[in-house]
Amino acid sequence: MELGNIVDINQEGNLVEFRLEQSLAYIEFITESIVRIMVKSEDNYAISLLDINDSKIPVHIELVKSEDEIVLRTSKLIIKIMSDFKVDIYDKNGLLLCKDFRGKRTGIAGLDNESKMLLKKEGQDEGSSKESYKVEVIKSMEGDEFFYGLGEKTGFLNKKGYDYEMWNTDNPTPHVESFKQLYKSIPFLITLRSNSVFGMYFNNSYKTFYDLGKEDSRYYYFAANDGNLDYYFIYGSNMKEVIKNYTYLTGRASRPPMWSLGYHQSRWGYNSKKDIYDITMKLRKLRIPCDTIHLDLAYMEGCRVFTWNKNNFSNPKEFVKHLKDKGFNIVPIIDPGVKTEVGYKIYEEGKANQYYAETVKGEIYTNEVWPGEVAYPNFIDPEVRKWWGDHHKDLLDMGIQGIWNDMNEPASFRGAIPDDIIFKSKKRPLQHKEVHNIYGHFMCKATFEGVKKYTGKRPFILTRACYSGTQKYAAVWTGDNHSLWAHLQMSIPQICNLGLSGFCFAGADVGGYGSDVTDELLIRWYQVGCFYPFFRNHNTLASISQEPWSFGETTLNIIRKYIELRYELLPYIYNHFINQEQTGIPIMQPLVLQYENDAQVKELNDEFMLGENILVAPIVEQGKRCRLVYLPEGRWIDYWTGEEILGQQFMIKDAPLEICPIYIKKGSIIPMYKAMQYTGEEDIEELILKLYCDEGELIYYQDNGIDYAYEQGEYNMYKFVVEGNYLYADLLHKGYDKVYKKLKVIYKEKTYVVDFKIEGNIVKLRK
Ligand code: MIG
Repeated sequence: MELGNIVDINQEGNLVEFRLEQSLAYIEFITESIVRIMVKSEDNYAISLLDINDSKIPVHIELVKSEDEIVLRTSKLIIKIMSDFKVDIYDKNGLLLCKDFRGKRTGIAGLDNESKMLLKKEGQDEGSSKESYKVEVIKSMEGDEFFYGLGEKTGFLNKKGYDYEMWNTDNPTPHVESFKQLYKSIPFLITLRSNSVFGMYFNNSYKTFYDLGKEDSRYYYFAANDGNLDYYFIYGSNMKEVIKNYTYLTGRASRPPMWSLGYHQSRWGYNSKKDIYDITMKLRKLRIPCDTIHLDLAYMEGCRVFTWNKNNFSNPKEFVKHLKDKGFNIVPIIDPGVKTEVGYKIYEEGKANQYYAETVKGEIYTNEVWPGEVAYPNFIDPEVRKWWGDHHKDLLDMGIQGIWNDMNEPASFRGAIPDDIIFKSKKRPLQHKEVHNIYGHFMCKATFEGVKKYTGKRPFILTRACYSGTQKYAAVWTGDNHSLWAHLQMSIPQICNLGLSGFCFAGADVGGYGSDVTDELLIRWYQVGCFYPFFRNHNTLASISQEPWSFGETTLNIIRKYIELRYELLPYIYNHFINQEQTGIPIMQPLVLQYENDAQVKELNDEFMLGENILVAPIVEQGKRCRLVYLPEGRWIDYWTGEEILGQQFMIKDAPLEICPIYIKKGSIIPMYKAMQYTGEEDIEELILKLYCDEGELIYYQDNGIDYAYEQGEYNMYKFVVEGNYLYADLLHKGYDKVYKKLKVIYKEKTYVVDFKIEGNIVKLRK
């Protein structure tokens, strides 16, 4: 894109406008650390479709103009703009963070038609040209970069050397590292350099392209053929601060209902109430903790949304209640496609109100998905969202509080949805090519708002497709993985990068969705999956069974132990979710988030942290019974043996089938519960504190885990301090009536049980 030289500049508050020979450009400060850089190329330049937090904090900008550059200085950043609008960004001390690349891209030319034809014969990839895009942001590669984020992309933690595309895609073949697209588009990239870190959020919902040094090691870029050059540069003094700033912009998840942090059991293939009753009875009988059962397509009448199958799921109200009484929540699947059937209530309502996406001729656009021919609700329109949200009422009245949104890329079986399909909007007419990536986002928003409105409780929404910001409404899973060791391995960097991209509440199908699992893979998967923020075993129709009992008693006993561990850790996990509301810091983290200066962890794919206190180094290879573990700085305690180990070293750890290596950072106080069969099984009167410290502190929250009463002060906040030979426990805020009655303190294999008093609890520890 030719911009020409700067002719004039003009500053108004946080906004600096640059008149260029061939365009208009803007640099706008959202905060001292977040700056939006835009070049207007379409009239819609400033109208963001997404609910980005653009509320500006007044920023003092010092503007200095010289012969060949303009310098903007805030208390955090120095931005130098060259006469041709190349932008270089430094920190306040003049350390270079990020520089626009000066040359032209080398590009990759596509093949000629003859070669393409040849490749096509066998169904091989024809490649595509990467010559130039209308919008390109090309940054100079200084050589010390590591790249993270970009949502759930395949491959490894560090994205350097790879290229990706943002175009929400439903592809059930095994996801491998050459995949460019998956279900989600999160155009947020973190660049970690030796002495600095920053993020860039590309505010362009069309199909976008990322190349992180694959085409040419001298630069990395993001690009699009439509929309505007519009991105936010997000600074932070460390990676956590970058994430905090990014989630300031795009939003954070509020605390989920406690039950949704328990174990979920699912399968496409639980085809009737009887199937579900059998599963739930077995779970309870075998004492496998579980809170939630997902209902896949079969519960509906021919996949018509908001209906129930009258034969196999008769009297759903009683069914849902019966399960609720046994401690199970039901999460039914809802796809966006509405069957275009005359007389079908949902379809007719939507049609009468023109709620569906339309062709250029103004007819309802249809394609094929599970119900057959379907129309696609236009979730961009707030009225459509309200209509859709309201239709959940019947489900919610039955006691349902969670909804599973699938196929919302949106998927289409009969060829791609054409670019020019129209989604009417008050802001401006929108075409599919601009809406595609944000379709799932707005579907989740509709669902979230409906569930919240009718239940008053915290909705649990699970989605497959989404965009930056959907974390405000939904948890995510990584779609149709397979029962492959490679997919168990990949789930770690995938969920870690989702976390770094603002999606704290994420998981992969435990056991793998497609293909057949083995008992060893299932065990190892539970040993990782019990730490996924979203913990669900889910399976496809065609595969062999993979419920915890599918491989006999020995396997079941190991799996049960890890599901129980999940339930024991719920207070720790929940507390993190509450803290995350203020920071956006994910709970399942790559080690690099905590130890960003440690060279050993920048590309560590097979270890992760659960919050800042627990390090997990699972076995993710077939046949392995021991592994190399890296522990970063500090002292660590082996969870299983209690042994104390000095960090910043590699060690070999034995890991027979029943052991997943887990380490607790010395200095930690881990809040725990006894394992229950489901989260509300009984009122918990005793909080367990495991002390892995001689000195330490924990701020810990407790609320009802269900609704928004905490916003009105109905929560308790505890402070636990270990110092000298004592543990001090205090209630800093008392607003929730179920204050714990007892504390069970576990320190070096000794257990102390004391009554908890509102004030002045002191436990003497025999050190
Ligand atoms: O591919 O609803 O990813 O979890 O079980 C079929 C049936 C459509 C895809 C989802 C999967 C779900 C399945 N759906």
